[in-house]
Amino acid sequence: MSELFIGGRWTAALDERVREIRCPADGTLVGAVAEAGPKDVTAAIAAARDAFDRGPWPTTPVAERGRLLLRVADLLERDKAVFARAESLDTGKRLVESEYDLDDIANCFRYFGELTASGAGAGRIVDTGRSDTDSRVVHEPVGVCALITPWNYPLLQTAWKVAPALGAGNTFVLKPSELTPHTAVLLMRALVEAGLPDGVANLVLGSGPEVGAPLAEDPRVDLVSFTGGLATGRRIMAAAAPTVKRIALELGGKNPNVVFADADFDTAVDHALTAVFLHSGQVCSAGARLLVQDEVHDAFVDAVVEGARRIRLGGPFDEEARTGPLISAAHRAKVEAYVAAGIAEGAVLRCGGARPDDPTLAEGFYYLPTVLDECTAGMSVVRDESFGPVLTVERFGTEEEAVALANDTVYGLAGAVWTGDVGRAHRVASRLRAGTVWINDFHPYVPQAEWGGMKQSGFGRELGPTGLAEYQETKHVWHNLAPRPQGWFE
Ligand code: TXE
Repeated sequence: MSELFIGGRWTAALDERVREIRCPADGTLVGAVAEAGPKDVTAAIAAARDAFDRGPWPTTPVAERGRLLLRVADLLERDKAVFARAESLDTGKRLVESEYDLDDIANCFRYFGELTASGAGAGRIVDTGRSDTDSRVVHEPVGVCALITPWNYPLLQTAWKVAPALGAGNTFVLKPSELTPHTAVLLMRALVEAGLPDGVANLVLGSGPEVGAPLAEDPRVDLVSFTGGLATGRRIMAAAAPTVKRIALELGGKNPNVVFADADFDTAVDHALTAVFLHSGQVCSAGARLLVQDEVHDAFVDAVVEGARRIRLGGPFDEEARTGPLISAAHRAKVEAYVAAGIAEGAVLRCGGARPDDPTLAEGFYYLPTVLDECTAGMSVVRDESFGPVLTVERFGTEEEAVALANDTVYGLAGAVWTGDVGRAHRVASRLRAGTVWINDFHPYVPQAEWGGMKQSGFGRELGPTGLAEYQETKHVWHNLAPRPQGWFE
């Protein structure tokens, strides 16, 4: 059984509760994990607080902190097969996708290891114009961080928080999704093996209300970084308000994929499919809203439907499969309800819209890649994040209409524009209100470039130098080198 990790020790939950984890691809038992409650959270925060207040991690030289992150990257590479398998069993995603994720995760640790060791963000000396003062701006760790992560990219989302939090010298309590805890457990073991001092990294496993909420409320926590749904993000913001914590929120998106008639047709079709159906749409940056210019609309949608029908579903170890199941029965029911509502509101179902009839998939939470055409901006399936393999198609005539439709959402995480006209590409890119914009591409990211949302997709940035700065406080230290009375009140 996997346990909680508090103050450098593996421990059962205080009330000895246990949760079973089952693979969403076929319902097989993956393992049992300790199920924490509020008292375990209190103990984990105390350990993190103590490790921060006593040190030595917050004042450990940046070169050493950076080296530790690089060692973690090496361990992730060494144990890639073990991590990838655990990730696939928890999430149901294809093993090959978990392996890609693991490469990205190791790269993330490597990036922040090097950034930390380089002294980036260490601070600067300020020219006061006076020779009798030393004025410097320094960056210090924020303190105890609560890191709350979701189930779609469990270890990747965790790495984006853990690596910069440690690089900046913080201590943390990690709460992964209760549905996908196993790679977080493995990560704690890697951190220990890499030599992280006791109490710096703490892991509590359990539900949002019982474990996540107390983390957001506790006055001993200085910062909450959260990736998950919009409704939960709002709750976390409210819970953090009384103690005025720093917060960073990544709350998903309803991302427009805008295709102009002058785009490379076949390439845009190919990417439109991966944009939305990768990992069965359980991707915060999924291109779930396809906006197509009138002239190519019919042919483009026909080609996308043909491609969607060809997508083979299957479990993590099915090498023929191209995408997997949804995370849970409840999540599939939510996706089904969105599709039903869309059809009731006038959308035209072009393919999917049902569970597969393949009996070998009956035990998993599968749902067929679905295309809904003739959608309009007011429909709930267009407005809300269904977070499933559901593509809605809207049409536009002019560039102006495309921009207006693309921005007609409360979200602002990502978006893409496909066109052969460079001027239009950059005009549209600059007008999209989103934290990431792809031109003639969809999905790529690198750890060097910031990731995060505008509007209700949240605030704060992960990755890049800003991703490290998110975990730092800024302090101005003024040193009077020749103090003498001012005589102001004489
Ligand atoms: O997410 P939750 P759910 C979206 C997606 C999905 C919807 C709901 O649209 O359909 O969110 O998914 C913890 N205080 N995304 O319900 O609840 C929870 O235990 C503190 C987008 O699974 O947001 C888990 O660890 N924490 C997304 C984490 O929050 C709480 C990824 C995320 O779960 C809490 C996943 C509380 N009150 C879903 N309640 C993205 N941005 O990529 C729950 N949690």
